[in-house]
Amino acid sequence: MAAGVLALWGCGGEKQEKASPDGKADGSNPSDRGGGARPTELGAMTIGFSQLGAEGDWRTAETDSIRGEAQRLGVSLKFADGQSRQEKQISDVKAFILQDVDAIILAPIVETGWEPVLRDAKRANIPVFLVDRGVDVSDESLYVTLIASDFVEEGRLAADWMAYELGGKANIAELQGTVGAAPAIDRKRGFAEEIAKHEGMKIIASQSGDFRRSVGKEVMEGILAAHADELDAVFAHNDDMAMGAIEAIARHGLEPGVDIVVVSIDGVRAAFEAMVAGTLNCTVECNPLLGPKVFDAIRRHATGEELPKWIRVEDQVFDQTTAADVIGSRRY
Ligand code: GYE
Repeated sequence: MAAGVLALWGCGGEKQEKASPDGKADGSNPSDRGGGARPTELGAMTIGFSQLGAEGDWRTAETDSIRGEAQRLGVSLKFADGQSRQEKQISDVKAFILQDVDAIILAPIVETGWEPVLRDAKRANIPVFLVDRGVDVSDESLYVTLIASDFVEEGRLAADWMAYELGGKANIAELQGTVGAAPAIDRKRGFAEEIAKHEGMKIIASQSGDFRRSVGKEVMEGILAAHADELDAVFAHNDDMAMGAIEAIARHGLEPGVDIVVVSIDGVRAAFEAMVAGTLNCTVECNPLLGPKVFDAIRRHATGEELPKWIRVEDQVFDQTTAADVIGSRRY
């Protein structure tokens, strides 16, 4: 490799770990590479992407965006599907470390439990870029940056829309995302905080639908069986679950979007179609097209640039008043 494309990893003021687990860096193990050369050009890199699974439309759009951008840039991308299991994701990341990839992109299924494997990556001097969901670690230096939306804000925006449209009075059912996932935790918190400002608004049922359409439908059936008479609105942590809830509401003999107001998050195509059809009332966008952003971050980091710990993705609120006008310009 030409010297011009080489750089000393970690020269941007980062602390370099040169010691192997036993304290000796003899170079015989790829994990001892600390301080060794890594390419600074994306086209010369091999990058591992640990995707958590494929539970819905949003995630498919994210996977396509990252794969498509890798191809466009000539990055050699190794893709691993975590199949919605954290243990699988951890072993996928371990495999990337053994292969001594130049960087790891991680979309972590839940917030906790990542510290040991992230330490392994750090010891091997492989930078980790988090996409779409955050982790809960005591040491922030275990990852370079998180590229994601502000989930607390998304929950707040959903609550504000609902409070305004329903005049500050509603009995609400909440369909939560995957238990322990950053967007489920944060959307729940942001929504609850805003709802608490309105005396007439109450969350009367709240259950996980695992961010999946089928589970959202099932859980909604149970909620309707117990609360159909008193229910005014549904807040789903993603569009997929909202689509399932809409089916359940219609099956129950009620009119989704009219008898029961439905608000969700993501802004996938199906949500726009449902808003045009009148069955979904509002969606708070959460942009999954993270490919360009993550490779830009990897490139900047490789050339020694200091990145913020959170690269925030900006989103907008859409409802039935604009859905028909903007549906044609949606890219996912
Ligand atoms: O909203 C949801 C997906 O992590 C931000 O995960 C992502 C969320 C997204 O399953 O649809």
